[in-house]
Amino acid sequence: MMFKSKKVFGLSLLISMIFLSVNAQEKIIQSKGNPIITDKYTADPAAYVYGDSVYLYTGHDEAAKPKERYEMHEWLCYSSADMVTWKEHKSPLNTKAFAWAKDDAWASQVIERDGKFYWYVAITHGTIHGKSIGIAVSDNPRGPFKDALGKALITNDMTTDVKISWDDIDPTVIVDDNGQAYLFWGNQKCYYAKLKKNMIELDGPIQTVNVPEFTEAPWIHKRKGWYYLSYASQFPEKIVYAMSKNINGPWVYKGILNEIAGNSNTNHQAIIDFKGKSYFIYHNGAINNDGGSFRRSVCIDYLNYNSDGTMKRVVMTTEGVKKAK
Ligand code: FUB
Repeated sequence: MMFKSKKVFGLSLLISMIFLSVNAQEKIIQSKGNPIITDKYTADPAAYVYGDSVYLYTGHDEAAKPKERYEMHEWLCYSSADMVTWKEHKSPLNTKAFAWAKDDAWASQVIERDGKFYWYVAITHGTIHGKSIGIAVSDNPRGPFKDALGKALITNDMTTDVKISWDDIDPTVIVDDNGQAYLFWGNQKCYYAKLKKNMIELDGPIQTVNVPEFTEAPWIHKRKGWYYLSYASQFPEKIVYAMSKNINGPWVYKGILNEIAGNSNTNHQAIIDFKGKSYFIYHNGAINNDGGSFRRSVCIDYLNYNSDGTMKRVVMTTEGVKKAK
């Protein structure tokens, strides 16, 4: 009996230690408007609604002034039940998780299927010249994530239309209502391909999307029977979008969704619905004196739709959004 209760005591001590150490890695951030995170430079947001929370995944800009280039080695993860109070979780993914890759934690997106979370990332390949797309997987949206494939899903030599080494970046994924998953990505050209149910293999040829002045940062989402493809256009980048009734197009260009964001050459968006409202999550370079194109910060503003399904231009604010209920 004594032995049993000692065992139980030991077990509950261990559980509380694990709980405490997990919590010790979580920092609470009370956002005071835009940018929402001010103790780190965060870029290329992707967001996923799971249960009662929004999970926000970002890149981490680490280039200190006067460096004016991307220095990005890890991705970050935050969660919130109201879009204002954020929990920062321990970084669940670093470029080192991909043994075949070199570095550069560029834009990414996480999506859940059958209880597993798949994190599609843009990263520089170690042996095949150029950028590539890798996939990490976890049972938990907070990670830890591990390489799902042991190699890149997409490499620069698989897409030869554009003669640059960075056209295979910025993955975005959708699982359609019929269960078919699609991966979109690209720079200068927007590519897409079907994914197998296992989410880690292509299920058909790589095709291209015909939309005007595509630079990068595609984000695919579906709402009320419409597919939306938003993307960064021209340079400095503004976010524009196209709509279609069919994921294979034709896509109808609808113009600017979000103007050039303050003090950053790039912009990169995530679009979600959460607790009855739609949100546009993006980055700018507007934080303190050092912010800029290589020290970016994530912001959140409301997104509004017209009755015909088109999206209203986003009003960028410093106040940000109110608590979602
Ligand atoms: O953060 C590196 C690159 O800048 C991303 O992959 C692009 O979308 C742009 O934001």
